[in-house]
Amino acid sequence: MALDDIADIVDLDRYPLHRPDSVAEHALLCAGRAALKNRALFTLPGFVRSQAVAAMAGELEALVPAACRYQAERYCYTFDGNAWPTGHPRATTHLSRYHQVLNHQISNDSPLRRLYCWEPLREFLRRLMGYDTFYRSECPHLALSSKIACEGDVDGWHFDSNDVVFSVLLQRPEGGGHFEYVPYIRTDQDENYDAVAAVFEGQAEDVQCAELSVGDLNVFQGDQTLHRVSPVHGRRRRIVALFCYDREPGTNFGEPYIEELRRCMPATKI
Ligand SMILES: O=C(O)CCC(=O)C(=O)O
Ligand SMILES: [Fe+2]
Repeated sequence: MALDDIADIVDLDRYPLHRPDSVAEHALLCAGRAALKNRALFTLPGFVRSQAVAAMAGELEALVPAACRYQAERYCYTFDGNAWPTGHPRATTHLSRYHQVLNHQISNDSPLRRLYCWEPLREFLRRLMGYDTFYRSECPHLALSSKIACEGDVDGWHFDSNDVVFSVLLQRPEGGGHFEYVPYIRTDQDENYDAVAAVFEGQAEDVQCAELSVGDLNVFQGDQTLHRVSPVHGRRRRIVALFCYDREPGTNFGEPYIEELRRCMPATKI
């Protein structure tokens, strides 16, 4: 199957996003807004058809030798200029280690890019989020990317710096690689450091584990929701595709992180 047609990629019978005023689309928007409000995560199960999932996963796995191999001890907050005492959540780092296939490495005729560039998806997400404007990111590195995690890889506890992330799980590992999160653990007014510290110490009772299945589209609000991907086990890699959009046109990601990614690229690039 060439996967030239979006109907071969997206289950349009279940998710008629190309019919923006249909009853089905309206119901999806209502369900999605409620899910985001309650638990910061909205999942559209089986959004990507299984043949397309397999093609996308295969394409990304073939790119692993050329991918960035990221490894860093990261803080879960952006730096605020203060010196925090040892043991404070702001002074605590977490290992993040994975391969990341970057936007410019994903071919223009890939089914993954066809999905990312599908206008009805962008428009559905804009309406879901209630934004006036919504653009595909123009970042040459991170507009469309994929994190690929093998044995022992992990994405440590963090908050996202953007409001919302759209992802599709393309391959599950044999074990681990769970998406764990604590919805709205902080607010604009209250960082709730004690609760964050309890999560780091494994003492929190409100950590949720999302049951992500391959082909699901996930809409996730990670700016106030602490989250991580637990260590992956087994020979099969965990593969997730990440789609970036922005309310402003023409924005790029901050150079410090891109610079780090560049440093982690293998010597031989494709
Ligand atoms: O791998 C995932 O499912 C989520 C990744 C994530 O949290 C991120 O890229 O910020
Ligand atoms: Fe994240």
